[in-house]
Parts: sequence; C-alpha cells; structure tokens
Amino acid sequence: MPDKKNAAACSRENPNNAVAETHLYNEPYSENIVVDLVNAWKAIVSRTPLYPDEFFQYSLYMSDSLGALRGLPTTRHESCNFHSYTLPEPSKAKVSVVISFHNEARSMLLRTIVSLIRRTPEEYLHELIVVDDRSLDATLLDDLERWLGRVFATRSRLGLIFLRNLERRGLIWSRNRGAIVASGHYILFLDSHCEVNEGWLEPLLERLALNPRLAVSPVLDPIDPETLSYRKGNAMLKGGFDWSLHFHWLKRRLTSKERPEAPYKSPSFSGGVLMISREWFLKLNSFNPNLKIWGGESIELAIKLWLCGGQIEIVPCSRIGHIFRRFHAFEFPPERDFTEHASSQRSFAQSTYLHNSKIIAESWLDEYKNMFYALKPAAKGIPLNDTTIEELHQFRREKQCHRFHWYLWNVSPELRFNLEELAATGTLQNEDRCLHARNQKDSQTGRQLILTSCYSKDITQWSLFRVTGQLSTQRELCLGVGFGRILSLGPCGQNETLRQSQQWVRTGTQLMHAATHLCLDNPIKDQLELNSCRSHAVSQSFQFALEMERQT
Ligand code: UD2
Ligand code: MN
Repeated sequence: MPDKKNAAACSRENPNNAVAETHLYNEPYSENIVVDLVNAWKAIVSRTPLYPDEFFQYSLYMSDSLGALRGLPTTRHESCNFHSYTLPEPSKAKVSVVISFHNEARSMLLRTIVSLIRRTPEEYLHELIVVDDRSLDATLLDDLERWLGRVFATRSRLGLIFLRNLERRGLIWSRNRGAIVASGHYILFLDSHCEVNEGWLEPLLERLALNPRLAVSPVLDPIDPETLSYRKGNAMLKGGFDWSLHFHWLKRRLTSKERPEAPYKSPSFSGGVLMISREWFLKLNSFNPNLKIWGGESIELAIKLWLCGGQIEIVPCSRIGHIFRRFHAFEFPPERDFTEHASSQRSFAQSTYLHNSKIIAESWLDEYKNMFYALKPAAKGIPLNDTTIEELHQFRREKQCHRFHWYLWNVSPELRFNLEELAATGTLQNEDRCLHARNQKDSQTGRQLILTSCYSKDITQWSLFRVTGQLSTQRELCLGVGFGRILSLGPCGQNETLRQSQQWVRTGTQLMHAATHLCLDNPIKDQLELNSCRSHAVSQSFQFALEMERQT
C-alpha cells in the first residue's frame, strides 16, 4: 500500500525535529537527560536506511515526525483512573518485556521502547529483551544498545538484553528465545510498533496476582498506519476463531451486573500482546515451537491455556496502542517442505499459515479437525512431522488437559452454535468446478458468482444454515433470488422477506430455492443458473466439502 502523500518518507532527515523536541519537554527528567534523549533520538533515526514507502506498511514520515514520546489520549474508562489497584510486592512481580522485530522502522521501535520505559513503574519493570529477527537494518540493534544504555543509565535496575538471530527464525521462535532468557516473574509479549498508554501495567498485574494460571491482554487501541493517530479500542469485543482457525472478534454480551470496564473472560487473545507468569508459560511449553515464522501461535496458546487449567482475560483498564497493518510488511522465507508440496498458486505466507493451523487442528481439535479440513482442504497436502503431534498428545495426557469438546461447551459457545447451526459447509462443488464469490467491488453483486477450479486461491467456503436455509459466504453474503429470478449475492437478510428470497432446501445433492422451487444449475460450462429441478441431473448436483447429518 504505497503511501503517495508521504513521498518524503525516503528522506533520511528527521522531517520535523522541532516536534521531536517538544514532545520530550513534558517529561519529568533533568534537562541534561532531555537533551541527551533528543540528540540520541535524532542520531539514531537519521541513520535509518533508505527504503521504499511500502516497506513498513505505515507512514515512516509520520513516525519520524512524532518524536520519541508523545502524549496519548486517555482511552480507558474514567473509573480506571480512580480505582485503587491491589498490587503484589515489586520484588515478587518483576516484569520482563519481550519484543521481537523484523524490519521495523527505527523511530517506531524507539517509540515503543521509550513509551514502555516511561509509562511503567520503575520498581516493576525488571528487564527489556529485544530480539532482532535478522532485520535488513543490520546496525539498528547496536545503535539501540548504545543509545538505551546511555540515556537510561539512571535506571540501574532495568536489565537490557539484546539478541540477534543469525538467520531469520520468525516471531514465534524469537519470542520463545526471549522467554527462555527472561528472569522476571511475568512476561509481557509486545509487538515492535506499539505505544503503551498511561497506567497500562497495574490493571494487568492486579489480575495476574489473583490467579497464577491466568493470561491477560490489554484492550488494543488502534494506531492508524497512515496518520498515526491514536484511537480508542473497543472493549465490547472478545477474541475467538472460526473453524478454519482464523481469528475473529466476538461480540461481548454484558450481564445486568457487569460493568464494561471490568476484566472479562475471552476464548482467545485479542492478539499477540499478552502477559503471563513466566513459570506458567514455560510449563505450558511456551508458544508451540513447531509453528513457523508467524501466525496461529496466540490461538494455540489460548486453546492450550483453557484446556490445560488456565484462563484468559481481557482487561479494559489496560490500554496499549498498536498499528494494525493491512498487509504483511515482510516476506515469508521459503521453506523447502512447502516448495516440494505447495501448489504453484500458494504463497509461502499461505503455506506457513496452513502449516501452523494444521498443527493446531491435529494437536487440539480431536474429532472436530474434520471441520478444519472441510474448510481448508489444501491443508491435507501440507507435510507434518508425526512426532510433533505425538509429543503434543503426550503433553495433553501428562497435564490431563480437557478434550476440545470441553472448550465448545465451557469456553466458546459461539463456536459450538456455529457448528450446530450448520447443515453443510466448505467448498461447493459441481463436477470438477467450485462455486466462487469473486471479490469485485464495482460490479453488480450478481456478477461475482463464478464456477472455477476448486484449488483456486481463497476459493469461497459456503455454509448452509439448518434453520434459515441461507447459503452464506464467510463474509456473510447470502445467495438469493431477486426479481426476474436472477441469482444474486447480498448481505444475509435478517428480515423475513429477504430471508425468504435467500432460503434453500437441500434435496439429495440439489439446492432448491424454497420460494420458486427452482434448482441451482450449471448447464453451460461454468455458468450458474436457476432452472427447473431435474432429479439426477449432473449439472444440478452440488457437493459441499462437509455435510453434517441432518437432525431436523
Ligand atoms: C498479530 C499479533 C502478533 C502475532 C501475529 C501472529 C497483535 C497486536 N499482533 O499480528 O503479536 O500474534 O498476529 O503471529 O495482536 N516479527 C518477527 N519476525 C517475523 C515476523 C514478524 O520478529 O518473521 C515481529 C514483527 O516485527 C512484530 C511482531 O513480530 O513486532 C508481530 O508481527 P506483525 O506486527 O506483522 O503481526 P500482526 O500485528 O499483524
Ligand atoms: Mn503488529
């Protein structure tokens, strides 16, 4: 996503030194330290190598302009400021912060670190462990080491550990490496483009001190990648995932007594920014080390926690800003296994994600893994090491973890409802082609429907709902019949009229439109039509990847 407005982003001059300086004056530091900070900031940022605008997937120009620290709006509920937090003794609650980064802008990483050091009570912040996952900017870590050591020399209690991977190992491996060397009681995992807000630690620490098997997340406040403006994150959402093991936000329903700002249970983390007791994290075998590079590790940890005696809470009084980028800012390194087995249409990013999801499905989902394979058939072809899975099952037995079924009933009823609601799901195949809803913003919705190779990238996964008879894509677009008996794809209707136009009846392998009694048909190659139903017509036979037994 090249950012044309900020064409100056390639200039290595700090574009607005004046701004950088003013942002530091509010800090209760002696004048010498402020001067040191400003000078060091300028020096370190001016050594940023030249990269094209899209390299970071956020505006480098804006990041360089903002300085080492800026004031942030208070985004948490007012009452959080007045609550008196019951905190453990600092000597029993030392916090290690682990940040792994790959190709982060210097100014961004610095702001992450400075916000953390400045907004964390000194007596609790035990150490900062920064892992450079083989970034192209090879001198960044050394500069950082020199700079932090000098500017924060007065913080004698703060341990600073800098680790560099000799080869790119990915976020998951790097975070685990950080956790192994950490010596605090708690670990906070943080992305390298964050800004912690005032008072972020106390609400998390209070909860962790009550329950050593808990893991907590703050509410993440979104920072806009183009303007870097800091907005208020939504505290009415829980973290969850669907059957293809993709993360999803779930709406939180408050009971009559519940306050929105109180900590709440969540089936999964709201992301990878989380805090947990180091001992408990290591007992859980850390992030699954067989997961590669990026993706899935927080879902895996969430399932592992819940099934093996832990819990997850989101704590709205704790706020941390994070830049949510639309696209990956980094390449996924080629994997030999994937080159040999991957379809030519799949990128290494997709293969890595499929690989990681398959490990989760095979390790934790028990019989429900069939749901995953129905939605992600390409995962079947991804090779896995059998011992990897066997080790995990051994771990489950040793720790007497619950089966996945327990999670559906006790932690994520949303996932269970999703299963119970479905009559069939997955790709929808007619002969050797699959029905695909092509993403075409400017066309009429009806034209988005095509029949294409079932192995196409991102082929549509359909869900046929038992009660409503609606046939929906994962983006909640439903197949309906409009005026003139034209097939169309539109938002799934909540009202009765729309619902009727979107209702289908499964008869054998046919899909009959309930109101018109016409059937889905593919009479001319790859053209979806609605015609009179003819039993045994091959062109009207549509198979889902997974058909649940009908109970109605
Ligand atoms: C989310 C999580 C992230 C992690 C990821 C899935 C939040 C705020 N972020 O993605 O924590 O759980 O999902 O794995 O919820 N990095 C490396 N080596 C790599 C790739 C990335 O060190 O090979 C670093 C990267 O510089 C960043 C962190 O890992 O600091 C997370 O990567 P991201 O920001 O691209 O991931 P994000 O926020 O989309
Ligand atoms: Mn991130």
